[in-house]
Amino acid sequence: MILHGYWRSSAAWRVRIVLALKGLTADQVPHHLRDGGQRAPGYLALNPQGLVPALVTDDGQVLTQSLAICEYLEEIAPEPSILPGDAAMRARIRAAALVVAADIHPIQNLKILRRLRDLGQDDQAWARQVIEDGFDALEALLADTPGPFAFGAAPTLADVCLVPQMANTRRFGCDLRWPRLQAIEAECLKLDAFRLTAAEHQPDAE
Ligand SMILES: N[C@@H](CCC(=O)N[C@@H](CS)C(=O)NCC(=O)O)C(=O)O
Repeated sequence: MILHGYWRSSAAWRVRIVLALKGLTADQVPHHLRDGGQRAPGYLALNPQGLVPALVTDDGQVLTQSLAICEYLEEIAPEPSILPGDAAMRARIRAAALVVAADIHPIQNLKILRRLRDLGQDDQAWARQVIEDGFDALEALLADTPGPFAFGAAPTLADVCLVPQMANTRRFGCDLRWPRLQAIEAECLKLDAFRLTAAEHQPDAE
């Protein structure tokens, strides 16, 4: 498999975590987002959205959207499961993951912040507000779930989305006011699958 990504992409980090949790490997091809690598014709041919990650499977299929890729990896390598439990539990895990992947991250990613800057707005304040509002809700959503991970004794898709987004909270200087989320992050970072896949350990890290 080939993973097209970027060291500081939190969406690509989700995929790196799931690959590592499942003991799968992929060759990494970096695309420098600040230099516009995601809009190079060669990459747009793979992902017309001009976003990383994209995963090329062993039989040459191109998969996009990090959550779709994570679920693909779950299907080809079911153990350890990142979507365990019954239908209601899996729905709750997906909901927590989507708080990050659908409702926080897309409105604070690079192209949105650049557009805000172009419009003369304070993109950093925007990002902080979006993340803090979303994490306030996620902290409440996870208040009654069993630990030490977001949904019990092992990491799930919710943790996979949470940890990279926590890195973004620091990057944007958010007010770290989420004891439950921070405890989950600390637990995840005890695992190599989370720690060694972090931005600073990637081959293209600056
Ligand atoms: N929903 C997409 C989001 C992908 C995404 O926004 N990736 C960011 C990096 S984390 C990106 O490629 N940004 C480039 C840009 O905004 O131009 C996914 O989960 O894969």
